[in-house]
Amino acid sequence: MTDVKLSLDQAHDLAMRCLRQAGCDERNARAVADTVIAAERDGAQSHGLFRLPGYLASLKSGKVNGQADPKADRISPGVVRVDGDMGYAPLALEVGREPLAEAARENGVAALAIVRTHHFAALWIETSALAEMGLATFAFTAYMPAVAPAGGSKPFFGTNPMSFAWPRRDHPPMVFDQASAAMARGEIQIAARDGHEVPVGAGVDANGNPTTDPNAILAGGAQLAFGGYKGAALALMIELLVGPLIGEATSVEAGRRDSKDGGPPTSGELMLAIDPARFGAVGFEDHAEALFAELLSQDGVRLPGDRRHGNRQSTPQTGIAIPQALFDKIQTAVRRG
Ligand code: NDP
Ligand code: PYC
Repeated sequence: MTDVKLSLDQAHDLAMRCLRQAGCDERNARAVADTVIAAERDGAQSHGLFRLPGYLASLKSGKVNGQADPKADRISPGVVRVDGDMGYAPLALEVGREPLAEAARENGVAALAIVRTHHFAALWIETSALAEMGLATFAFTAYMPAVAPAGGSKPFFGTNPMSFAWPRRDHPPMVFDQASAAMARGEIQIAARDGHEVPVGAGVDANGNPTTDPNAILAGGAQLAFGGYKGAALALMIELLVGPLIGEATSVEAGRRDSKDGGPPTSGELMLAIDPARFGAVGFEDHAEALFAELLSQDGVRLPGDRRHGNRQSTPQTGIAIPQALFDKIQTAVRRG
């Protein structure tokens, strides 16, 4: 398969042009383009330009509001709520960031509940941004049914990602960001597109039999949680945190009401931010650094997030490569307007 090489600026311009033509105002387009290109920059292709056709489809179908004007409301000392105005999540997250940080610094701990939004991205972008502000931060969101519950074989949970970022003085934050499925759905879709098998444990076929064929998982089968019932318990926790807790849809509810236009469902996100300076521990930064140093003293060990940080150093010089077929699909979307 041939690839098209783009600089990060060219990729950003392309995303902006498509999003503006599909109905986004400048602010919404910029927030989504920044998120998509941050994924490309950090080597997370399953949440980069690969997602653009889905973003465009939901703007064109009218499910997503490209002119969204999200509003933040501090509904209690430790809780900020953002109404996403039915837009894409990146702008709602930007609007909620400062109020969440302020509440966390005042209280030691604070939560951000984002509702009436559409999340189609990776989560480390929002947790890292808060960690860059000195706050240890979690984020969770749900999706549509994709993952079988423990003991079952039919989609029920979303791929339900979780991310955690820890602030570091002289380094980028330590951040992990992972689906509660064994693989993100985007990774399975890319394997199907590129004709690769997926590892055993990624999913089952329509008869509930384990399979390494991504098409069998996507067409009538189900993904599996990582670590069996343990990952499924985390997926359930996330359903509760972004469904009943904040008054948004669970994955089953989101799937039921979704138009299936190829983009993400209407759903919510929960973030929790912690100010380590408010916990009464002396020298928490040095203590954490000592932990990392001891961990890294073992051969073969790296911190989660280091691969993305490494790519962040190199892609501004090398640019990125996307499959010709994806580039053509995006160009066609630009031409159609
Ligand atoms: P991966 O399995 O690729 O990676 C999960 C985490 O493990 C990353 O933080 C990664 O760090 C870390 N990691 C990988 N290998 C090692 C290692 N050898 N040592 C230490 N840490 C390691 O992610 P997933 O496939 O589960 O998810 C991919 C993306 O999909 C996520 O960004 C997630 O947010 C997104 N997603 C979004 C959804 C949504 O609804 N919006 C739903 C599901 C997933 P590193 O990146 O540095 O390799
Ligand atoms: O890769 O599982 C996934 C996913 C779902 C929504 C956005 N990404």
